[in-house]
Amino acid sequence: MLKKLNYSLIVGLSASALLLSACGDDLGNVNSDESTDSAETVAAEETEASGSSYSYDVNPVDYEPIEPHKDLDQEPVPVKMERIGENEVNIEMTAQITDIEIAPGIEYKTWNFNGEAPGPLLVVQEGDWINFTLHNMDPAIPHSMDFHAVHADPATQFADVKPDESGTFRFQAGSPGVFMYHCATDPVLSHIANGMHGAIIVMPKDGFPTDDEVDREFVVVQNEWYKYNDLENMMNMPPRQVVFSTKTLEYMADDEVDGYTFDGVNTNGTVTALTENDADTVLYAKPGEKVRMYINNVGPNEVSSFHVIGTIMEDVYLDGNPANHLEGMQTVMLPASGGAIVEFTLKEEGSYSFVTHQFDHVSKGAVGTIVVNESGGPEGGSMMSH
Ligand SMILES: [Cu+2]
Repeated sequence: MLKKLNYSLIVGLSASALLLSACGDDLGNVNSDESTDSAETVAAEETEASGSSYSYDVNPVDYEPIEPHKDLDQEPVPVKMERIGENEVNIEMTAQITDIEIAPGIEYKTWNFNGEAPGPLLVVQEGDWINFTLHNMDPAIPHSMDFHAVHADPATQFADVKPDESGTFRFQAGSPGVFMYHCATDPVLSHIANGMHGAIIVMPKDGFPTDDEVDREFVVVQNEWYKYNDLENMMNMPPRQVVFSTKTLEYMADDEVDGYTFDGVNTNGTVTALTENDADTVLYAKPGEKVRMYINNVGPNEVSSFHVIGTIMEDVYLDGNPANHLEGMQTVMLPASGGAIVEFTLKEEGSYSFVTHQFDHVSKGAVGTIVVNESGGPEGGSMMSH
């Protein structure tokens, strides 16, 4: 059985490297003055300081949507998930075009699922059959869905859905884990890098051996951003931003047949979402609590060397499968598309940053923070449980 935890705030990993780059050695304390710097200014300072020959060009004017997307900014459409049987769920998603501010002052006209990038978190149970429908709201380009959580014939089950059409597919989530999903339409790199990615968690039938020890759960996703819709840049250049985001974790437990809706805190993959600059989305815990994070690196190109500063991961389940149990890890390698569940205890009050320990990526945004205090929430108040 799954253990229902009180805290179901999920966080996607969208960190603020740009901001951090200005203060170098002080990951946990980004002050608000720095957050008001323009991204261009900070980026210029960083390039100068590092002496890098690579121009860290984040100028938002080099932004050229294809003609049919130019005036498009489609409102996010909530994902629909409904349990219709003990081992059967319906999931409806959209492929759409939505503006997202990925860094201060930098709007990116994302290709995405349901208006979020990374897309909404999906949670099902091991053994569930998924009746999946994709509504393609993009007037110009076909899109598709490749779930890493299923066995399927890619040609027919991950097939393209034409503009303004819908497609329905059915497959079983037979293995537990923290899986990536993404659009698989050619050229795949463009579709993923423009924002068509996300995570699906398949909860194990028999739970995890450490379920009873865990006090809080978060979800964190890592992704990269490149020059807007520029395949050459995506192929040949390092990412401009590497970010974390968080998503609300809601279970569809096997005794629930009403389904659920996503009404919790979700962030997009931006350089500021999980820093202490944002009291609404930074993560909180109490001293001594054991924290579980469901993490996935949706790439598209880079690996993640996931590390939490100031603790050791007592228990790790590679790809989120209880069979892949490791102990005492300092850093967990996530290949592009790879996932894990990591559990650790934060023993003392303080600000604990989590990063990919590839520090060029930290300087581009890949850092988030867990604030540990007696209230387990913003000072003077406590986080709600739901
Ligand atoms: Cu696509």
